[in-house]
Amino acid sequence: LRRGHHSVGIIGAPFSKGQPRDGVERGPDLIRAAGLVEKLKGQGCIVKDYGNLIFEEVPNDEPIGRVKRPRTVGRANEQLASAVERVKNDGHTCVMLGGDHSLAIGSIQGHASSRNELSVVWVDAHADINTPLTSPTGNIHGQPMSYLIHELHSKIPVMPNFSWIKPCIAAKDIVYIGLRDVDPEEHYILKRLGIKVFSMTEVDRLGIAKVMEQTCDHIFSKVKKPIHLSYDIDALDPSITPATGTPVVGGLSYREGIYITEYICQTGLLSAVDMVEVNPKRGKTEEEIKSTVNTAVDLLLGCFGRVREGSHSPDYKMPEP
Ligand code: 5AB
Ligand code: MN
Ligand code: MN
Ligand code: MN
Repeated sequence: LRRGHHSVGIIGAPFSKGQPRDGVERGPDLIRAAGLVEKLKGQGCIVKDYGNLIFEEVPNDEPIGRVKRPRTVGRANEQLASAVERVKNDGHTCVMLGGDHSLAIGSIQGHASSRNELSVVWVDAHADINTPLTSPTGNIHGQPMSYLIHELHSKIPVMPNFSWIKPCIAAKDIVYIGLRDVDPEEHYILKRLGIKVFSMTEVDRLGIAKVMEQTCDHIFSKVKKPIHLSYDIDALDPSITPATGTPVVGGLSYREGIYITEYICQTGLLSAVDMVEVNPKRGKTEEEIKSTVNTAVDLLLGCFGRVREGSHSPDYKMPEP
């Protein structure tokens, strides 16, 4: 798809209860304040901002086993899923601004409800594939994938406010990029399910260009399904995006991060994007916050046609002297 052909629907999800640190609920408003909508329009996109979701308080949300705030997270994601489904049925590419990464449950589920099958490209330092029973922390932002994958369905215990979730992703339709902090139980699951992973080691070995070629070879091996890009800002190196809850050294460079978005954009199959885990309260200075938020905006611009070589509209006429 070329300049001007993208129609983008934005949903803000100011939600932080999938993890223990506050601040991440301010992500949507900060990303907007950095000019996301204006910049997308400036590069020829049609943009509809659906505003922020308003999440309900769920009282007496006691942990279940190790899992923290299950009822709150389950209900918030149910709301998000119907919002995403609506944006998709309105015909837009959906942009979900988080919030923490537990929101991928609702975002992917809602996306899947409007489409037959999806492929998922998950860009993150972490695999976020712990089940409620393997999770070392009980934080649901480290678990979203486990609820969505068909092959893990039998490993997921029943939890209140989670019964609306229907596994909707096949293990073979998932690609991870940027991993460098994977729990042993998660590593077992990734290997056991044969999920395609480009950890930072593969990024170093192959370079990001080959990683993206092979990512698309993998997800397009049979039919071309719509792509759900779930982008955790902690995939990038903390020297660029420090304002996030679980930073890990040795991440993607700014250029590698942007290259991923440019490449996915030019497939023409990008159907929904999550931009999550921007947490201003984790920035030590105003500069750190700005760098994190502006990078999130640049990644989203890359998803919708911005290319670094520059561009011009097809009807541009040079001024005559
Ligand atoms: B994020 C950890 N694996 O399960 C867990 O930031 C970290 O959405 C999860 O990628 C990080 O709690 C979640 C230790
Ligand atoms: Mn992460
Ligand atoms: Mn994540
Ligand atoms: Mn994180």
